[in-house]
Amino acid sequence: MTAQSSGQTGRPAITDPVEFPASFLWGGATAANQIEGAYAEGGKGLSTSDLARYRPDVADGADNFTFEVTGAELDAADAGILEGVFPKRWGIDFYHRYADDIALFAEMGFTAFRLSISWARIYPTGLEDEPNEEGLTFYDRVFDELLAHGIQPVVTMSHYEMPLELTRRYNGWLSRECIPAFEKFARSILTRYRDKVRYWLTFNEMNMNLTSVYTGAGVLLDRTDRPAREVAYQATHHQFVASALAVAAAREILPEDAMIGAMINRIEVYPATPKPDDVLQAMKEDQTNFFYPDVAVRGRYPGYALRYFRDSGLSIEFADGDDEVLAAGTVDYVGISYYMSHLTEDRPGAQEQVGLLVGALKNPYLELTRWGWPIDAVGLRISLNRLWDRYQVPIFIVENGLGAEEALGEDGSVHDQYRIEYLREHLVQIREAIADGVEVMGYTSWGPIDLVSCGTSQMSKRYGFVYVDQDNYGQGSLRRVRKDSFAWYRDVIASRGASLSSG
Ligand code: BGP
Repeated sequence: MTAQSSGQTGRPAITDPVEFPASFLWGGATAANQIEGAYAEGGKGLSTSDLARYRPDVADGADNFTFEVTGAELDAADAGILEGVFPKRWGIDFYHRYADDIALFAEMGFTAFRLSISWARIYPTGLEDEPNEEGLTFYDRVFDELLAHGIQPVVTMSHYEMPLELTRRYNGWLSRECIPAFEKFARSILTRYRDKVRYWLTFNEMNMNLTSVYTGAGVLLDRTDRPAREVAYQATHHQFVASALAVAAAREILPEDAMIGAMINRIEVYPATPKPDDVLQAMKEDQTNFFYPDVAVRGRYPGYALRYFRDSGLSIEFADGDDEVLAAGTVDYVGISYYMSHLTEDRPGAQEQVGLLVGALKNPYLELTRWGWPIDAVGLRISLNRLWDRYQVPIFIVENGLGAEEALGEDGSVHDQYRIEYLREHLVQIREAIADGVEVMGYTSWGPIDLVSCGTSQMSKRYGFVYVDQDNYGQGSLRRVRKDSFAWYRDVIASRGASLSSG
């Protein structure tokens, strides 16, 4: 298994920014806990995401992350008295409707579909010796359906969920106990799907632990005495080791041409002014984001991270042998989600705010989405160039998209011209980056079909080319309806991007 040829032995090919390469993968991206539903079917155990609540009191503001869970809530759930609305338990019923949904993706011409495997479907508590055959069979069917339509599955091993038992028993990734449990899970799915899945990612957005350590690592912050930052980095360290072990397992198990990557939520950082201290602060925040691919691609901790831990009094425990594991498990490519850029300045406490999705400073040149996320397509071109310059491994944009409130119009459709504009601008910048010489493997837009929001558990934050008739409380017919962007994306894929220039 090797990284794609980067043309490094000769002069790179200079392409005109007109078409995307023939090998470019086109599609959409999802996560098990946001689409599958069937949370208690097929032998699945409870996942951490099954406790994520939709809270109308906070979800409608900008940048509200309602997916933190406390130890008291877990106790209430165990006692069967936790009240609330839990949309990730029903998703959009992909578990039963996957064949119809995949047919819609095929109609748009997808060549790739990113999805994740629910760990608790395969190991209900994470602690069993043998995987749950019913769970394995479900994903066999999904992959077979995709392959029958010529769509390559792109599989995330862990996307914001894990068996709840690992939280209950070990407080999630704060404990090293999760490392062997994950390796066992990774080996099971790599072995089972070795002939069906060519593209793999270990963890979704490893930098999420700074924003919500329950979401990213199943940790209950009120069940530890350690400071929140230290908890986030300790959990991340364990995930780094687990990710590297999964990469080593992939090298052993998968065919030569398979690829396995690590993923971050890339947020391009700009200094608010040319003042050198602001530029330095932007550099530090950038390092906080590059930290994850620095470890995953280079196989060792960067000096700036160790210095930050020391200066901030964070004590991160390493075990003997961790350095060797990291060095041996470097990835083939970097996956990114890209939604926004961020503006920063030198001020007390600025570093501690890293990880918040939306910063305090507003960039006057950018518009915001309904949820306050700055829209910055040029920032994506900058990000791609910078990642390529730094790592010289292929980059896969595995998430990008626009969340919007939408309803079926009187003519029974959704006219989402704003989404078309958003996606067009981002794809044009990707094409520019390719023309700059960046090796981009593909693009899977977030939520090709409306799904439950990760951050707010809303159904009403819609990203899809396909509308799903369901509200925040799980009411609706679940009927699927093509939006205007459906035909637009189909034309973009069919023309390999040429239609982007023609309106
Ligand atoms: C990414 C996550 C996805 C996703 C997306 C949009 O960070 O990987 O799971 O949902 O963001 O976020 P949201 O659903 O909160 O709008």
